[in-house]
Amino acid sequence: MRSHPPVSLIGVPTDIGAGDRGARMGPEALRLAGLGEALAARGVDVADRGNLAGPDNPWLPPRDGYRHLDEVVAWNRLAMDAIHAELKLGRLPIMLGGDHCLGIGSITAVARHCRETGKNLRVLWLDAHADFNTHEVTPSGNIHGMPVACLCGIGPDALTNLGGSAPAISPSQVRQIGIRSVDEGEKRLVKEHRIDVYDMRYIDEVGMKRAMEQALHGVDADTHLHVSFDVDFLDPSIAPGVGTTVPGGPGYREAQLVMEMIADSGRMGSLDIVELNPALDHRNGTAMLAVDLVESLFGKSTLMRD
Ligand code: HAR
Ligand code: MN
Ligand code: MN
Ligand code: MN
Repeated sequence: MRSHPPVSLIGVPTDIGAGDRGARMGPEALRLAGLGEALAARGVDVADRGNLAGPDNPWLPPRDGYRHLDEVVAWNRLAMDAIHAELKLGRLPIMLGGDHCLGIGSITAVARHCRETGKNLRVLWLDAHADFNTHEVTPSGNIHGMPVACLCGIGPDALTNLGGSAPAISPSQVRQIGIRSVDEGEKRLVKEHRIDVYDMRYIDEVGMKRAMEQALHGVDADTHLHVSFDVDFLDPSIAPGVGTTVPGGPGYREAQLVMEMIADSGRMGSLDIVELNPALDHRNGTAMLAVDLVESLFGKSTLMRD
């Protein structure tokens, strides 16, 4: 069995950037589904750091194209600081979201750590959505639809410059897998910034194996691979416990293959698990599926290949 760096679980219980409430319960649902125990059973040294504490969700309409911008900034600062501290200790942080706006803080921390250690950052964005909206084109004002744009320097200063040096990343560092819902104005931006998108049409045509080989191409010993796993990446028939389901996503075997190929790369250095909404789930099944997939990210399914 491959040895893994020690892991830190960091709960970030907020739905501040989402259009539905409930993702705030994601960290507890993942714990109840046995995430920590499953990793420990695989020989991983796991520390659960508990939950961060940030502002409540005021549940207000958008202002200037953003809902809850100040609170989103506050939560992302907390997430960024907590995740950077774990990276500095040589640990692999797993952020238990929380909605996907938290990817701004998480990946800003990872990008800073990569600059400090001279690693090349590659971000795998597993999602039904491109999350590349701006306040001008967003249909909702929900900031969980904007994190990739913010990370690439497009968005409000408080978010693009969270780590003190905007932009946190360049579009060339991102690979998006599983995409099948992109808003009209967002589409134009994704193209303009040349985000490398492996959408479901592409995956249907060339297959998940080939798509993942391409998304992982160039990942080497100097690469820090960050996996941002939006649970709505999965087909809603197997993962109903999310706020924004989109039909036509990867099924169980395809999703396992994604995780197994990431595990085989041996380069995953940080992980987000976001958008899980236990209020919309059935008997915590989506959380249990997420745990199953994370076990594969840590090599569970690759015993025939050691
Ligand atoms: N694109 C839509 C919006 O911006 C929906 C975004 C939903 N985002 C997430 N994260 N669930 O991927 O409002
Ligand atoms: Mn997302
Ligand atoms: Mn660092
Ligand atoms: Mn999504």
